[in-house]
Amino acid sequence: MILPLNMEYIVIGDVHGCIDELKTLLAKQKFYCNKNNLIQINQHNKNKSIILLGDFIDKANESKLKETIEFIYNNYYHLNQQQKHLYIVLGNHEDMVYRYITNDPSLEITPKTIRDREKYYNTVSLLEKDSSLKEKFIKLYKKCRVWFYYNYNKKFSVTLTHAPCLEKHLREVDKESKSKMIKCTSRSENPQISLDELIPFTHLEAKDNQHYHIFGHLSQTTIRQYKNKICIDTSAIYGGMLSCAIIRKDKILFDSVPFEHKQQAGKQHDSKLFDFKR
Ligand SMILES: [Mn+2]
Repeated sequence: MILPLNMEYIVIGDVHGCIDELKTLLAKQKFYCNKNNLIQINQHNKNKSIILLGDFIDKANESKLKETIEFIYNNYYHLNQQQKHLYIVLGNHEDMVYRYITNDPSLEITPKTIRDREKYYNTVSLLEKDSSLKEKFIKLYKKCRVWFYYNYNKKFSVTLTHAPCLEKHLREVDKESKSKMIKCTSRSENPQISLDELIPFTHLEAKDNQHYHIFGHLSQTTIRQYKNKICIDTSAIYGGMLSCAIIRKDKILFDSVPFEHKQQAGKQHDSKLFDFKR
């Protein structure tokens, strides 16, 4: 989907139920909430839009997940009444949870998928006991898009997807390309291999130009950039930071807020992207 060029974009990486950090980061970017948790449009933010870069669910505790879904749902309809101020990129977690809760026939029920549902997709059991939340999630899922494109001029553009992928898939609409933009080769299933070996295209295709690809999905300790490839998933739910990229005309800026310890942080092993010293 093509983004209008008259707006500034606040692109926020994998929220994973970090609702407190999301509100703090939004407030830092001049998006303040009223007492009903609705974001107020004012003089300072009327020319800004928020883009959630996918994976706003799972990993967090249930009450935070519920709060997150309700916050995004209410604000999606509230903010987009007059002008579009909130977009959502489809992440692999929204995609998988949707498939579980709709009994997608392409999702085979095997011991592995049952195990994965418990281990990685804890939003499924939450939605299965809360039908109104499930309905809200389904509506949000249908608003998600696989990619967004900010084509400022011949020298500067930004493509946004949840996962890194080969350039040949970027902004395509075929089934394979869509799935590649949502999820790349699994790190958890290949723990011995460094990220740069697992997805070598990320650095092999990187170019010294200003046609950027910003993605999340691969939690990192800091924002990772190599040439025109930028990963903004800074491990909020693992006790790291929640980060955003700010696209302002032909510039990209960054901002982050720390994990606030209002819920238990997850655990994971780091595997750094763009870590070329071997
Ligand atoms: Mn992901």
